[in-house]
Amino acid sequence: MKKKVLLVGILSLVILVTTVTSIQALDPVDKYALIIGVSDYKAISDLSFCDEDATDWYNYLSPLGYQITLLGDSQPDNYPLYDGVASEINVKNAWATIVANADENDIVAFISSGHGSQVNIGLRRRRDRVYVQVLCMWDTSAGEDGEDGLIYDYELEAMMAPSVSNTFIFLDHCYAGGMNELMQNANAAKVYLTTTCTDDGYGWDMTAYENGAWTYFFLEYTLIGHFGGTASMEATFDYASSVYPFDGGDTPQEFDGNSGTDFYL
Ligand SMILES: [Ca+2]
Ligand SMILES: [Ca+2]
Ligand SMILES: [Ca+2]
Ligand SMILES: [Ca+2]
Repeated sequence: MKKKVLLVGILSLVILVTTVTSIQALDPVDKYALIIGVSDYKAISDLSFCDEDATDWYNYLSPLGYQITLLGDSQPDNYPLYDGVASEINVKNAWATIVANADENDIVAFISSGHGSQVNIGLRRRRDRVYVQVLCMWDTSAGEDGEDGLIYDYELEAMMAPSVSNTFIFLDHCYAGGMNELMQNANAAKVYLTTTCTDDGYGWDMTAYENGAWTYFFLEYTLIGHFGGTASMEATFDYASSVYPFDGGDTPQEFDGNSGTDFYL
């Protein structure tokens, strides 16, 4: 009799260990990124280095195991991976797919370089003006599939709302500091957002580095160059913003939904 009891004990221990292992195997930390970089716009003026920004993010995230969707402009050869033009509808659909696939312990990244603007939704008189901010997608001013090519701040807020994952957002667009309405979402504690400027400033293309300025200083100069590729976003922000060459409205911004936890890619 004693032997049998002992056998059952060993058996249940084996089952317990197997169960713990299967749970871990069933829920890995998956990583997904949507990378957007538009230099050659369909209808509005072009930029120079947004495809390089997208390329640099791809080259950094790919070895970290990210499953990447890369949306660009009409020159596929300028990208290491090309999943189509970054029209507003393509961006929304690609992000919705990522959010639908990612779970609570996964990391999702929304990284975008391109034009940004502000739009007056108030009256014309100066004192009656009310500005909202927008990210200009490839089809700005020539929208496709019923979209206008502009991702308004409230549209980005709605796009981010369904995410249950740890969510990193990097915006190298003018006025991008005004895209922060998404920090009012219920999931904001899982979100880390950084932008190249305030809600009333510019992001800069820098010919010397062939990048958008914030992409260069955040990713290339600081995260890779200074920290060797491994650092929290908070530490990266602190160092990168301390050496950043623009100030005033053009000062990089950080919106950290959880100041008690560091965000790692
Ligand atoms: Ca998971
Ligand atoms: Ca829109
Ligand atoms: Ca805003
Ligand atoms: Ca944090």
